[in-house]
Amino acid sequence: MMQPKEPKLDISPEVLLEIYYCMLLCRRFEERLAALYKQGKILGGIFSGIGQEAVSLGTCFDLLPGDAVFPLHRDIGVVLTRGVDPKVLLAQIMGKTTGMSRGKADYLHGGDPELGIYGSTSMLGSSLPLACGAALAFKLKLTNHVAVAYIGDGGTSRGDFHEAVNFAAVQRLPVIFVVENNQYAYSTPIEKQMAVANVAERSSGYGLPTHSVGGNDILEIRHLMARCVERARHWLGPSLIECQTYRWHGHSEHDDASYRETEEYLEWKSRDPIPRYQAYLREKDLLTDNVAQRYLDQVNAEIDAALEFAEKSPFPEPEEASEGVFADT
Ligand SMILES: Cc1ncc(C[n+]2csc(CCOP(=O)(O)OP(=O)(O)O)c2C)c(N)n1
Repeated sequence: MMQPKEPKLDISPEVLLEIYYCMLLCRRFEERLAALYKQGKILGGIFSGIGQEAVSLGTCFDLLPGDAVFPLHRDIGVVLTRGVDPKVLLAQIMGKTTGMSRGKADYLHGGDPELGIYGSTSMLGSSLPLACGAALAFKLKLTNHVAVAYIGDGGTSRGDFHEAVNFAAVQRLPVIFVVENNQYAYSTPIEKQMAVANVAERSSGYGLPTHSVGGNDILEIRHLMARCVERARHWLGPSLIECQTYRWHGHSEHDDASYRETEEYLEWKSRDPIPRYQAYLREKDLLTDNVAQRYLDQVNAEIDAALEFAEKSPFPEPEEASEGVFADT
């Protein structure tokens, strides 16, 4: 298993700050979602990715227009980083016609093919063979694009995962599998999922480079991802990155996660990826109190505007129910 090297500083200060802004946006956006859920304003479930921002953002920064991502239920960070407007995303989550699915699906099933974002189905693991399909198409068309497929630790127990990883390795597809190992699949802890130490070990027998890394250091993840993306763009084949992280909230907002020990939760919470990244930026003299406050104000204003837009947007009319469901022939 290859270990990540010390992240090299090949990112400009502007981009480093942009990453910080995106992290804050994701965190505040999801905090607002949790509040809206309690107010009964959300249709469907909310699967919080709070605490996992370093994974969803760190794996997106080296992607280019034309690359394809297959995010999961906890990957709002991927969707926002790949270019969905927070207004449109919130409208999607609130079931409004201005959302990506025009009010016909919740967050999980919404995608935006123009932006290379492919929505998930409810079946865990089902996106992985599709990501392989996209990667195969990129390869057959002789492009340098890559596909990125996200999966949870629990999802790696599904057959789809093993078939996809095997197929990608055999065909040397330009796909990167990102495993968000947040230690639990709903209430099932990782040791009840598998008898090996981690998902990287579980997958390495398929013949692709697999990495298991800390999932709360955005620069470490970004650096490793950049190497895997580079490899895929040069047609050297797929990679798998397992990020060891933790979800702060329950599986969904209705779940109080009482199956976890408080000490464990607090220990992981102390590894919050945002203050960690903040400390890095401060050390590099890129972030002052004033800049941090300005960013926070901007993020809050952006979310307020998104909420106003989503609340004002209409629900679909009943007669629109069958529109856009089937391809026009
Ligand atoms: C095939 C399948 N089995 C069960 C479920 C129900 N389910 C939805 S999310 C989930 C837990 C998934 O855990 P994991 O893959 O670790 O991702 P996480 O939610 O922790 O991010 C389960 C069991 C499902 N959607 N699909």
